[in-house]
Amino acid sequence: MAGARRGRDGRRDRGTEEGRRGRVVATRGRRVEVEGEQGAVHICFLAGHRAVVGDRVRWVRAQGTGGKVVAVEARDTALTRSDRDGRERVLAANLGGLLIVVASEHPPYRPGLVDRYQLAASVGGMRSAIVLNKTDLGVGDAVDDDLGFRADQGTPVFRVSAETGEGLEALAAFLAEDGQGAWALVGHSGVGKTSVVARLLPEQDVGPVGEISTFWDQGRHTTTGSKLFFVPGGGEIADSPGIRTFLPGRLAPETVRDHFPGMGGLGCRYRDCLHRDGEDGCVAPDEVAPEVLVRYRRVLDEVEGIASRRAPGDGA
Ligand SMILES: Nc1nc2c(ncn2[C@@H]2O[C@H](COP(=O)(O)OP(=O)(O)O)[C@@H](O)[C@H]2O)c(=O)[nH]1
Ligand SMILES: [Mg+2]
Ligand SMILES: [Zn+2]
Repeated sequence: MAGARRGRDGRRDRGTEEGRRGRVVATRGRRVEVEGEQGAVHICFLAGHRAVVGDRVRWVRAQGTGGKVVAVEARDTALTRSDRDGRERVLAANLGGLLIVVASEHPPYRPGLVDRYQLAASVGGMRSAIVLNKTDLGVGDAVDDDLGFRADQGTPVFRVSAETGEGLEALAAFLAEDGQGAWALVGHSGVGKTSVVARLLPEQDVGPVGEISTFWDQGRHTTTGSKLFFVPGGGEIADSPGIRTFLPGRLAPETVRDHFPGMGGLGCRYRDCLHRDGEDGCVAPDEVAPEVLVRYRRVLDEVEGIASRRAPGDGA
């Protein structure tokens, strides 16, 4: 029997050579939709495994249900977040990139949140692009400047309006040409993620606009749910719920330094310089925009704060 699994996590590898290959395209609690190699979708139960949207799995047929996941394969990329105790939560696997959706005023643009998503993308092995939505309502100068700065650093920036449809063709073309895995739309609640998804997928039910989505787990006891959509012209996208704060999972101070947007390529005296205030021979204050440095140090402080809270009695 494939169910010779004894511990919840201990026997994870047993099923690796068993079962059929598939990919998780939607999750809702312990029930997942697995797309098989022929493209058909099978409802499967997780039975002790942890799988998120994008995971490549092995599954077997099970009596009374569509199937049962017997193994979760290693992930190429992972989108993770850290809760306040520093515990990591995987949100999605094997994504190609994050589409970071922002608005200029409604809700207000927050460069710090964009930083954190770009950091999560870079640390997790993904690319990132920014979608400025609601351009029909105007774009503030400070937002323009910040997006211009990120574009100069190599991040694709799309200016769109889900209301008027402006700019969405360019975004759809980008997704169609990319072909390197699914992109998840992330960003603050109310920026228009679901509206953008709806525009890209005119024929599909993508969930409610203007409401807090139940997709993706936000609290400890809420149902986990997420779904991948195929864009008609090519490419795949996933919506996500809006969040207020975000910190990528499992960050070390050095990881923050090496992946924080706009902090690369500094020739400080010491190679292990973390660009903290007053560090000997640090060139960051001369070479990095002051607001970028402030935001970088804030994340660094947060990561070190979590590390110090975790330290006592944490064997993990
Ligand atoms: N003016 C304007 N409103 C928009 C646009 N896109 C979305 N909205 C509105 O913004 C609100 C939040 O949209 P929603 O897609 O639910 O945002 P989400 O929380 O990021 O998924 C809704 O009332 C939308 O109608 C846009 O491009 N322009
Ligand atoms: Mg939404
Ligand atoms: Zn430095």
